[in-house]
Amino acid sequence: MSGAEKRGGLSDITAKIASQERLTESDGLRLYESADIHTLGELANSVRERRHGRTAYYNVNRHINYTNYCVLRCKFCAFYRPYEKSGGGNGYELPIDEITARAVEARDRGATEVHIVGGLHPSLPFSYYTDMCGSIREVCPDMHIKAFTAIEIIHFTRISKPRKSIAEVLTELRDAGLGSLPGGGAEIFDDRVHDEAFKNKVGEAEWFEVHRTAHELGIFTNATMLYGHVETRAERVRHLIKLRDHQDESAASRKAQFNCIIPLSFMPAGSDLDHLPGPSGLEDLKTLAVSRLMLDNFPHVKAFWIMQSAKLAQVSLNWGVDDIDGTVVYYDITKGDRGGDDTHQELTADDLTRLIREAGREPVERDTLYRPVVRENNA
Ligand code: V47
Repeated sequence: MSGAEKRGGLSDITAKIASQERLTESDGLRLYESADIHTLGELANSVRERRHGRTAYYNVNRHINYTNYCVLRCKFCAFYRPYEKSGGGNGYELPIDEITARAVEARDRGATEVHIVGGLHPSLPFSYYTDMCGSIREVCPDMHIKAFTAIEIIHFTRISKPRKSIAEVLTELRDAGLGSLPGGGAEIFDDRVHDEAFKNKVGEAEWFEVHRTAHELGIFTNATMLYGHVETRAERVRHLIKLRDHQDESAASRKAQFNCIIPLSFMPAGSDLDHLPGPSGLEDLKTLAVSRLMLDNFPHVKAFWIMQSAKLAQVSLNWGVDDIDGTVVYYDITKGDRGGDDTHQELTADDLTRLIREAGREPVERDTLYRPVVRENNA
């Protein structure tokens, strides 16, 4: 097939993108299935450049995973451990002073954000989570606390006594210092996939209810899509359309909205799905590009280098992505190349800016809400 013939196959979609017309489910699928990967990359890049020019964002942050005990048993997850009251095994829960000490250390190394998530712990009270935010807020008043996926928020409504609504949980956390919600726990919004890979987890209705309530309260949130396990490409495209519909509603009538989509590349190692190969590099690039093209109302598309790898995240900066996330430092949910129990996974700000510049982009350090961070050495 000649280059012109291949491009001809996507010419109607190309015209839609040029005139900023919304893409349909079948457009999304055709982009995925097309052999013309260069046109897909160019289209995603054109939208990315229309929105952000040459800018590529990164942030200086620190992930803190407060516990790996979890009442769920999601098949894709290698992080959770069944709860053991006596400790033992390799389950853990961090005391609040340890979490606070990590936030202080992060601040001292320049972090503007802590990203805090964990398993659904069966016995920690709701006050543990408000105290966690309050304690960080007290010692690091300028640190943005991005914490707790929608799944954790639902868990908090269930463990609070008397039981609280989502709005009450979010309001109490915000009063204690919470700044925004990360996008985790969305996986794939589809009943078949839900039943096959994360059956006991709350489903799409609850995930959206948490984000809807947050947006009504003026709390910005992120969104994710976990791809490359048991779902089909059509199910991914429909997941993106559900996020797009929600964003339309938030933009029209709520005080906050989604900041970004983070397509998460499934890492099979150590999970109950480790017989699966996980997505290839090309599938990663296609998914990032299709996300950029389908989500015409999302400001940002983020490649999380921990999962897509730093090398591919760099390439994706010319395939629709405008943000390669952060310095991270420690990450427990998926393990890095070194294997074992080593959770140190870090890129320095210098590493991130080098990757970005090499890709022909202009690095801009951002805070959680995508405002440029001005430091003495970059003022
Ligand atoms: O909710 C779990 C996913 C998520 C695996 O909002 C896995 O800025 C791949 O949501 N392979 C947590 N993914 C990570 C997350 C996130 C990351 C970076 C930035 C932001 C943000 C959010 O990771 C979980 C789940 O969907 N996950 N296991 C796995 N084996």
